[in-house]
Amino acid sequence: MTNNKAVLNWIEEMKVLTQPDQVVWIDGSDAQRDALRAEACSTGELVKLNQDKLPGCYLHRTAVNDVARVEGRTFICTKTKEDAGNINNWCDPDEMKAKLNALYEGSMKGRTMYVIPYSMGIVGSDFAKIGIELTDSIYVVLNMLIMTRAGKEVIDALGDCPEFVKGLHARKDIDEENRYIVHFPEENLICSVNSGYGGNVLLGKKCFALRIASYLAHNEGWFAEHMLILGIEYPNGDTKYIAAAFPSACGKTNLAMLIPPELFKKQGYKVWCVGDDIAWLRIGADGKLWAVNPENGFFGVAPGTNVKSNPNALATTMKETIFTNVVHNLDNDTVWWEGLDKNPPKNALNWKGEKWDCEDGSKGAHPNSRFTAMAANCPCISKEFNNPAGVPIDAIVFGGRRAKTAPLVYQSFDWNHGVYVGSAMASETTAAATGAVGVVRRDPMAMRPFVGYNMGDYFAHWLEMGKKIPNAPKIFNVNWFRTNEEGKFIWPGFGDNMRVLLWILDRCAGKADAVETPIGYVPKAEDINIEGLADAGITLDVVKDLLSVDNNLWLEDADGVEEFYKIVGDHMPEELYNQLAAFRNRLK
Ligand code: OXD
Ligand code: MN
Repeated sequence: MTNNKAVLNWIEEMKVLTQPDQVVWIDGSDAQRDALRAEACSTGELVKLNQDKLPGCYLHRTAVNDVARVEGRTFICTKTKEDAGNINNWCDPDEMKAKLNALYEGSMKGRTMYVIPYSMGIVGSDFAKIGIELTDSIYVVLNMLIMTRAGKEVIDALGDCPEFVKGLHARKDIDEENRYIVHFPEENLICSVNSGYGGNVLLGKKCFALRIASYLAHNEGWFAEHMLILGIEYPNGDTKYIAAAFPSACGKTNLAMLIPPELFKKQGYKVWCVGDDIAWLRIGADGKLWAVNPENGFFGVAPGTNVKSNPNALATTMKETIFTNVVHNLDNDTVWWEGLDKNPPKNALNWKGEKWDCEDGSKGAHPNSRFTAMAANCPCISKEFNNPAGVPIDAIVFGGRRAKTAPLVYQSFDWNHGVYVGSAMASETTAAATGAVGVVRRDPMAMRPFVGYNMGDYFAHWLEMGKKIPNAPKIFNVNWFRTNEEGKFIWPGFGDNMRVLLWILDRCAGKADAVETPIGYVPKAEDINIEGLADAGITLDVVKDLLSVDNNLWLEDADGVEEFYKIVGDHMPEELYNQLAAFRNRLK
């Protein structure tokens, strides 16, 4: 498929190492994809679902010990430990390669090595970067064909260029003790072994588009972020774009595909999804920050997805989708998961493939079960999704799950303060049953597991970029998860989050007022439109409560931020320590 020497030499080397029986290039054709689907069904790797109800849809089960990303076994192997920083696992690159080579050696004997040329971003566009993944898993190939733009046009676009991101994945024995997800950012290289779970093996996603890309972005002057991108279309036809970072399991896919409340729909408001997980952002000729979603599909969490929480995601999964670790309804060959509806199938297999009795109290689907679905099948996909220039970002929104501390929304005073707000991000695990306050995990910019270099340098990069963006987005923080005394969420969330996003965009347009507090600018309660929310218990007083700032809680939180900064260590920019000190002063 190519004469590219760098590509061919590397594949040859990996062939000698892993010793596959054959090598098959993925060309991106429907015929090849269909043949691979059929082969995977014949071996049980995939189960064909009801093609009338779910055309092009398949089910896959991972090994029971292989159901999530493994942060403890994820490494950034830069030449020096300092360059990887204290937040990442590090190992000397030569030492790690020796370990990996021993695992890879002969690992594809009796198997096929698939060569997947793929592009993160529109093939050939300024934003896009090319990767090649070698894998011995058809599941990986079929997922990559959904999640990325892959095939012959990508290898053609690469031409003779030696610059591409190498990714080697071998399923091996799915042995947890020898599972490794390793990045060599200085060599554009990713190695994954002993896993078959998406986040560990779809190397274009977290490994390339966040870890390797954040390293490249630092060197090249752009951002690779764990952010959704959405557009809000106003009744006059204008569309404004927001990029938002939330830790995993805070509802990013739901927000990205939000359905406006009836009141706004009637007025002509619409919400368009550009991306649900990753944004690459560059400074445009107009001095604004422009964003693309480098992916081509969604790898969404299934449980909790339903007609109310996210009808758009649900509709997206109705065709050409791979479901992983959900319930298999044997009566009609469809799928089910907790939170889909109140009718769990009676004749079904659970995510492990065992006969499942929905009344025995066990979970049918794994809590991290997934759908891999094409962005093109999403009813609210933005018409700019395939625009190589991306979309201009007016607001960056950070958020997390905070039972008490953070108000519904606030705006940072300026860019550097916004970087502080992002660096101080945290999310809580709730312990509703006992009413105990959750455990706080610091997750700056929602990038804790995904920064491919020293976290201190990452913060410095954010500060530096601020000086270079003439028309920088405004930076906000939201919290949909404040709870009352009974531990119940106060804000209705989901589509009603649009009310908060509209205040954010009004602020960006200079149309809304705000109250200055020690943490930043907080809305005047009457500026959050709550028309139609009386039934949900939302009154002006409740909004006032949702917007209240408790200085003591924030002072405690500041201690947590300082602790985290100390762990980040020497590379922590002084400016953020200054921001922290100024914050404490404002609170006292
Ligand atoms: C995540 C994901 O874990 O998107 O953040 O899968
Ligand atoms: Mn994510």
